[in-house]
Amino acid sequence: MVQEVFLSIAYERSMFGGAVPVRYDERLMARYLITGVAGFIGSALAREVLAQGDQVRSLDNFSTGKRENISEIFSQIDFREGDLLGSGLVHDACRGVDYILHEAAIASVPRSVKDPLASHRANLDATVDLLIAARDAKVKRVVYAASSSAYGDTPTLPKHEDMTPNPISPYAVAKLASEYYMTSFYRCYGLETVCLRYFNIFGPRQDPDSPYSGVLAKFITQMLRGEQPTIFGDGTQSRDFTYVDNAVQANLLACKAPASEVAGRVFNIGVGQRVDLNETFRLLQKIIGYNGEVKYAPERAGDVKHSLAELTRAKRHLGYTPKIYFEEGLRRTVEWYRSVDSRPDNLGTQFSNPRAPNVDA
Ligand code: UD2
Repeated sequence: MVQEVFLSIAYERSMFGGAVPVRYDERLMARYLITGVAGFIGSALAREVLAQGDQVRSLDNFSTGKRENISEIFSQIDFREGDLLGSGLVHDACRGVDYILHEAAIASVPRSVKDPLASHRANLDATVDLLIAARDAKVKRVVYAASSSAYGDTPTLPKHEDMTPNPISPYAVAKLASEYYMTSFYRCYGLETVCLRYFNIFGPRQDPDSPYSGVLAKFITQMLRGEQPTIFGDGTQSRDFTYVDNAVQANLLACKAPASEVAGRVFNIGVGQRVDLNETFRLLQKIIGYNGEVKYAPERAGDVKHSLAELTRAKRHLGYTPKIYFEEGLRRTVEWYRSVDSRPDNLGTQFSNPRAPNVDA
């Protein structure tokens, strides 16, 4: 495994008057490969990995990610533009890597209902390609962005990892099948894999402007612009909305936890609280100061009714505890969208024209 030793040298006066080098810091720098680095979760991970003093290599094809999400850190990362699937990039990208954080995906239930083949390729085929490359490059561990959608409409709440999955949408099926591949690569080849079943992650930089965007990014930006948000269904559906910093924490723990505790396993990553959409809308009205109302439209095909994470396994084996709860996360996210919108050079268009010109979606 390629690891680089960085020595920081200080100089001290010796008792004989000359300067002698003193080693005051020595650490091993790990190299992380982050797929989907231009997404809001991938870019948050990259910033945190850099902050802890490690190296980031990354891949993105900008099919849903945005260049501005990585502009601040661009000079500090080894960035490679292209598809995971069939581009040949992935084998080279895995060389010399310690940990892979696999975030690249087409993360949308309705988009997968509209185009199941695109979802299958991006969310499943690309995962298998990456796993083969990781195995061949002898990567230490792969941490996978799995999805709570795997549980589908199982009636039990909270959802725990031992439940039989019941995926509804093509997206959920692809995410679940990728989990099975992760576990299979651990069992068959000894490649350490950890699946983190994300429960509706949200936060700064999440794309609000696609018809497939996550509900909170959409609602916040619509309400900040004075537009009327739409609830699909009657608004009683509930989610364990999870602020992005919690997901970042879980990924870093998943890299460091002993293999005996985590390898080949699946963990829920949520907050352990659920809130329905009507309540969410009312809370946002207060935080944003929005006077308008919400409109209602028919329920979306493939939608799950209720979702809530049981966190016992993640707490016990990963050492994970949610740090930022829903309301605080919502406030931080609103603040971020507000600050972006109010930057003088933005003229309010930052989140209405988010894409760079050479997008390959
Ligand atoms: C699923 C997964 C989530 C993640 C995500 C993909 C579940 C429970 N969660 O999220 O973990 O994998 O897919 O990133 O399966 N909605 C509106 N108005 C809008 C937009 C959405 O009412 O303008 C509703 C939507 O019908 C749904 C809820 O909001 O009932 C959440 O939708 P979402 O697209 O934000 O996320 P979801 O739950 O499909």
